[in-house]
Amino acid sequence: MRKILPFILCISLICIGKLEAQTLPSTYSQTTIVSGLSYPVDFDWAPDGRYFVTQKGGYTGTPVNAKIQVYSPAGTFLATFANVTDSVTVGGERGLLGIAIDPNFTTNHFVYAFYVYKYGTANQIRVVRWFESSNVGTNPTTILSLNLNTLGFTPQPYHYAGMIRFRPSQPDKLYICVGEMYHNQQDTTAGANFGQMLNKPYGKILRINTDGTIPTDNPFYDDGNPATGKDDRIWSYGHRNMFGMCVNPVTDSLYLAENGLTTWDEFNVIHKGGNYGWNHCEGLYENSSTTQLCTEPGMVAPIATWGAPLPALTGCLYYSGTAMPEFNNHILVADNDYGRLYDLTMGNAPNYDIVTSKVTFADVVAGAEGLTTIRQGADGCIYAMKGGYTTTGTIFRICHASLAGIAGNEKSPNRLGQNYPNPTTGATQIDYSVSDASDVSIELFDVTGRKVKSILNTAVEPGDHTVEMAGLDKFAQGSYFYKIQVKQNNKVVYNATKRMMIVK
Ligand SMILES: [Ca+2]
Ligand SMILES: [Ca+2]
Repeated sequence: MRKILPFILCISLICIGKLEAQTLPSTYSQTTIVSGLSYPVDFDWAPDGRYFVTQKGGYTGTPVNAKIQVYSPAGTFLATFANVTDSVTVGGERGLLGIAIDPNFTTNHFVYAFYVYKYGTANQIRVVRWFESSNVGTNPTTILSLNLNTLGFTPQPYHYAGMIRFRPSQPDKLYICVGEMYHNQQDTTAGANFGQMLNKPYGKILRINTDGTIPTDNPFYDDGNPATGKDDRIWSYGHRNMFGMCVNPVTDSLYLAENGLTTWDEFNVIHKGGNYGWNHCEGLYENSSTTQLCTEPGMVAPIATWGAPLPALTGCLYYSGTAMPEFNNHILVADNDYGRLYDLTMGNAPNYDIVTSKVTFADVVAGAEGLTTIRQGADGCIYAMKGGYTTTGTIFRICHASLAGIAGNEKSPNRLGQNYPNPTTGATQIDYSVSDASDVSIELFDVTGRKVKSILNTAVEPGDHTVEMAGLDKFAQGSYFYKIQVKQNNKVVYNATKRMMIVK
């Protein structure tokens, strides 16, 4: 087990006593953008700001209204993208769940979603890819299919997981959360635990190529056949059930919000091949314990935990915008049971995956209607979905009250772009923009936070600019960060950091 700094543990325990309701501070506004959603679970944006929303289809009984719907950036309904009503089973935590827009959507128009397929005798977890044409999904292609008839027990309506996400460094790889299927509550035979079984896809994060093939650099890749040897699709294991997965667009770290049994919910940073402990461990402790620290070797401890009564963690986001600088280098985590947002302060490089403080930010929706997905908009505001178990779901925006009148998804005038090409072998370009005449510096840092190069330090006119960098072949292969600082009238008005990869 990884070493845990004692003060993080203390912060977790202190927070147990601080679960009282706390409304949104008056300096923030909360504005509904999309309304009228029935059992919504997840959403993503196309690059032009259109919302793609999954509605899981219901909670009990016959499958109904399991649809992906498209809304304009202003929240107007545009079209039903996909209607999978006849093939989705929706009871409990099943249904049409996670959605992801392809990072190269502008050129390939691909949209992906996760749902539980049940038709005739077939019973499957599926991830399907559609081609978007004028707001409508065409040419559905199944890129993942898990046969639930081979579990060895009757599938229960719990613990299917369902979040699917991309990382900026890997635009052709999809990360897929698959729950442990309620296995430990169904089958109490000693050793029965899908989470620890590397020949099963359950209780795992899977990683596949967007065409459905399996990346050969997956940590348990053996013969390319999930049915023999190890399941080659596994990226990390020892998970229970999870409703939130998010990435840090600056460092590329992958984060997972995971639901415990009765004692600890947890927030994890996901490492390739990592074992996250279920069902031996729950939070920092042995399964169901609040006193016996987990001492199983080789298990990765969470970076934050929440004690009973468990909040049922859902979505997460790493904040990297400029509209709310108080959240710079913070992660926000949502929950289902209290409609609450938690605020994690993250460490500075190289400790950027260490939580240095954890507080409750605010209750933003009434308890049982719960929060599902939270995301950062292009305008730097927070967009949250009220959904899951309600027929009056919404997507709403949280921003500074002073910005309430500004339409969503407007670009900040001061901006730092992603370098291209990225990864780079020797030469690359960075685009940036400034709102007014500025003094601009751009510097390059390695993963330990050591400055390795000054890229730019000059006065520029308002508008769009490009800086070219050569000679990067002198540096070791790996991750680097470039940081921009924009000064106007000798005052710093903008800071931003992005990650680049140097390869040989
Ligand atoms: Ca295999
Ligand atoms: Ca764990």
